Amino acid sequence: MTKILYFGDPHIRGTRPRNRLDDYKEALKAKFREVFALAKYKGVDAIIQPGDTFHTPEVSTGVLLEFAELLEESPVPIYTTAGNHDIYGYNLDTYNRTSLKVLEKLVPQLTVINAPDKPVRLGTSPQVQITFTPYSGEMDKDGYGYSPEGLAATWNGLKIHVAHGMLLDHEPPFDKFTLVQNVETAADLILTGHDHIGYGIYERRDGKTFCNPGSLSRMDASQSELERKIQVLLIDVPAEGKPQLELLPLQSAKPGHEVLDRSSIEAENKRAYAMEQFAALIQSENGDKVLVDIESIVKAVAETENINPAVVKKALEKIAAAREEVRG
Ligand SMILES: [Mn+2]
Repeated sequence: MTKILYFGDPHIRGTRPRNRLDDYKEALKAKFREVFALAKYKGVDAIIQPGDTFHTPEVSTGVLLEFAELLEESPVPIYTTAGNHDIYGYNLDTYNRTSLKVLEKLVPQLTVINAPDKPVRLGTSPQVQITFTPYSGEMDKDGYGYSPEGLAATWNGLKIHVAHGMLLDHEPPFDKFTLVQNVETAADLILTGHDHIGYGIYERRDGKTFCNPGSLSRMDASQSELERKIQVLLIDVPAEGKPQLELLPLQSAKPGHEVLDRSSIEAENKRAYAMEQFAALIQSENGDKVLVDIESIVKAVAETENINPAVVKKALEKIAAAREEVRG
């Protein structure tokens, strides 16, 4: 029997996200410790994770050392790959000068695998293969990212593939994503991150299984972040038959409304609404372009709002004067 523990993007950072009410870093450390305790209690062979280990490609030395010491508490090996937040400009070539690279050097348990043809095989009867696709510009282009490659694609045992890509079970309002329904893969179990909300466990009719349990962290106060549970996935691969999957909520993660501040989100919504009203005002007559220079904006607003030309003239003079002052 082989067992594995999986969780989504942890986003290690020293600073507190704008909408968090608590100490983000300490909350995250508590979650890691609970994951390690679970790993020990459940007797897992490894912990795997889809990337965005760090929130930024480089964190302060203090934060790096703090989390290096924390990860050294792991009772089992940890395998991960580079997420878009771990590298510079979505460029995998920059991996060698990131905090994740340093973390890999500092923590004996940690291995970062950045190629889908480099498998890790672990466990005994049965052995399980794990492959990883890191984030890159290719991710989600024509469904790319969700399959092991090379010899790893034809291996005989259970194939788990981990990807830092936007795999979803529904159409989002943006264009770079792949639908679970359409994925072509040589893997049996596909684990994804990147999308922090997650779609849970998705069993496809052809027998392939997909899971994104959601990020380990909550960084914004959206409704879905407020409501979701912070959870990890326990994968239990028996000697015969299909792997058993179980989502386990973390006890150390407080309910969303205790750690997230909604008020700044509501203020942000109001601001966005006001911006929209303003944008409508500064659009040209037929709405095809937005005016960008301040003079045209003032004139257009004045025209729409029927403002006295003398006031407009005065306003433009004041703007010109203010500009000179800025230059000085
Ligand atoms: Mn992420």
